[in-house]
Amino acid sequence: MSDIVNQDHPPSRSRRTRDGPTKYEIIFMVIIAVFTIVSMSLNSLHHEDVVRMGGSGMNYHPLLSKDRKSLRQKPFGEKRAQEKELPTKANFATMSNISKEKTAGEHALGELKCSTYGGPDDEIAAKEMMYWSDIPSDAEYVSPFKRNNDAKGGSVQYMTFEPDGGGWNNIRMAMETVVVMAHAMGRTLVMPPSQGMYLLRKDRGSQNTDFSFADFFHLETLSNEHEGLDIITTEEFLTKVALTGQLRNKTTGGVAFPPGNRTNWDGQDLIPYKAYMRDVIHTPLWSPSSCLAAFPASGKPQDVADLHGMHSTIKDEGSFNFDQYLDKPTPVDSEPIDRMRESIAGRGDLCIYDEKMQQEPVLHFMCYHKMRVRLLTHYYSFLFFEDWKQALWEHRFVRDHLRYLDELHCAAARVVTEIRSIAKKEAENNHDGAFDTFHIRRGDFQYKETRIEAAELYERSKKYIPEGSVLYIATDERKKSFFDIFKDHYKVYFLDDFKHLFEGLNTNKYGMLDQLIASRGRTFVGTYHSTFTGYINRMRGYHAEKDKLEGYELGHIESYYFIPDRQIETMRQYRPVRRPFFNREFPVSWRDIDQGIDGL
Ligand SMILES: Nc1nc2c(ncn2[C@@H]2O[C@H](COP(=O)(O)OP(=O)(O)O)[C@@H](O)[C@H]2O)c(=O)[nH]1
Ligand SMILES: [Mg+2]
Repeated sequence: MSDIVNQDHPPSRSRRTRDGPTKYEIIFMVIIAVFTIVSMSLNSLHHEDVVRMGGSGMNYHPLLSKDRKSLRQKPFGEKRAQEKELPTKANFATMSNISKEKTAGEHALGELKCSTYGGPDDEIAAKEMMYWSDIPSDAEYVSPFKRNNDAKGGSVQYMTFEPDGGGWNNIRMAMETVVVMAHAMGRTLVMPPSQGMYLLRKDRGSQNTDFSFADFFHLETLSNEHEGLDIITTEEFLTKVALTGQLRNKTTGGVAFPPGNRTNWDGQDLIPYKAYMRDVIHTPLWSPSSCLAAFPASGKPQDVADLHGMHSTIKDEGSFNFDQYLDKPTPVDSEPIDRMRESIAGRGDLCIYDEKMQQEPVLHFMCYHKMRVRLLTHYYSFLFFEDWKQALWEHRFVRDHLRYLDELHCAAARVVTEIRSIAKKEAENNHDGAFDTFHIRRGDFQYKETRIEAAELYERSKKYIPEGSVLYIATDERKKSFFDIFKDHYKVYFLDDFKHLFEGLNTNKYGMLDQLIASRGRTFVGTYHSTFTGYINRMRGYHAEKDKLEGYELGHIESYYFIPDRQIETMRQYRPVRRPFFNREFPVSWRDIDQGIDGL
C-alpha cells in the first residue's frame, strides 16, 4: 500500500524545500500517513490472531477457509476479526485447559485455610465458617445422562447461559440452577464472559467492576474436583466450537461465527454476543414458576413417561395441599411420586429434558425479559430427580462446593471473631460471644411493605433479641442514623466498623461479606422477599444441620422476619417450597441431605 503511495506521489525534496507544500498537499499527506499506519497495524493484528489461534492462517481462520457465501447471509459473519482481543483475566485464564489432575498444594474445597488471607487461625476459621464437608464419594459421582453418554462414546455437549439481570443474589440463584442442570445433563458448562453486574458497579474506575463467577466462587476447583462436571470459559468454547464452524444459524441453517470473530468477550458490550448465542443455540423456554424440571433416574428418554405418569396421578388427586407438609416433610428417601407431590407446588407442567434436548450439542439458557424467560428460582424448587440419592447429591454439591471464596470466608471469620470478643466482654456469662444479626434491606428494594421506620422494626423484633445484646446489622441503608433507636437497646455494629479487617477488598464484595457475618448470628431477623436475606438463611440452615441446633430435624432455624405478619415465624416451621419461590429459602435444601452418601 505504501509503495503505491510513493509511486503516485514521489516526494520531491527539492520542490518542497523550494516552495513548501501547498495546503492541499499537507491534507493529502496526513490522510495517506493515517491510512498507511492503520493498514499496517491491521495486518499485524490479523497475524497475531492467526498465531494465537495456533493455525496456519489460511487453513484455520474461519473467514478465510469457510464458505464465504453462507457467511454473507449471517448478521454477524461479515465483520473481519479486526480488534485485538483483550487479555484474558488471570482467574479465567487458569480455567482453560482444565484437567482433572490435582496439582500439589492446590486449593481444596473441603477445607478453609486463612493463613494466606491474613487469618484468622485455620482452626478458628473452620469452626466458625465451615458448613461444608469434603465427601470423597460425592466427587466421583457422575449423573446418569453423563454416564450413558460416556458409555456410548458420545461427543462433548455444552451448556451456555446468560446471568440473571437482577441483583447479585438473583444472579447467584440462576447460576446455581444452571450449574446443577449442567451436572445433571452431563454437559460441559460454559461460564459467561465477565461483565458489569447490577448493583456491583461501585467505585468503577478505581477497582474492577467486570465480574465473572470465578470472582466469587471456586469454579476451577469445582471443575477439577468433580468427575461429573467440566467448566470452561466462553473464550474456550467459542474458539473450540464456534470458530471451527460447528454452530449454525437456527433460521437459515448456515454456519455462523461470533460477531467480529471475537472469542474473548470479557468486559465487552454483550448485546451482539447474546444475539449471536440466541441465534445459533437451542434456547429452552423453561419457566420455573409453571413447570418442574424432572430428570429420570435411568437417564433414559423412555423413562420420561414414568415421570409424566406420576405427574398425571398427582394432578388427578386435585389441588396442591400445602398444609399437609407443615412440619411434616416427606422423608428424603421416599418414593418418587411422594417427593414429586410435595415439590410440584401446584405447577401444572413438567419441563422434561426430553430426547430432542438431549441430542442438542449445546443448550443456551437465556435471561430475556422481553420473552419473559428467566431462571429466577432456587435450583431445588425447580429441579426434580426421580432418584432421591441424586437429589441429595445435588443438594450437597451446592452446599459443599458452590460457596463463596475462601478470601471472603476468612474476612468474615476475622470480623466474627472480633464481634464475639466484644460480646464476651459485654456480658460475663456469654462464653461463646453470642451475638444477634439483622438484614435490613432498603436501597432500591421494590417491596414497599418492608419499608418501615426503625421504631417499628424495633417493635417487631424486640421479642427475639434480648435487651443489651451485641447486634450486627447488615444493610444497604447508607444513613446509619436511621438505626439510632436500636442503639438505645443494643450494642450496634455495622460492616463499616470493621473495615480495618478487610482492607483492599473490592467494595462490591461487601454484600457477600455482610451475608457471611450475618449468617453467624444466634438469632437473625431478615427482610422478607429479599434473596439477599434468603441466602443468609440458607447458610444458617447448613450450620444448624451441622451443629444439630434445636429443631434441625425439621429444618428449623433461629430466624425471623420483620414483616409481613404471617411470615414472621415462618422459618421456625418446616414448609414445602411454594410460589413465588424467590421470596425466601426452604429447608428442603439443607434438611437431612447427608443421607445415602454410601449408596451412591
Ligand atoms: N453490603 C451490603 N449490600 C447490600 C445489603 N443488602 C443489599 N445490598 C446490595 O443490594 C443488592 C441487592 O440485590 P440482591 O442481591 O438481588 O438481593 P435482593 O434484591 O434483596 O433480593 C446486593 O447484592 C448488594 O449489592 C447489605 O446488607 N449489605
Ligand atoms: Mg434484587
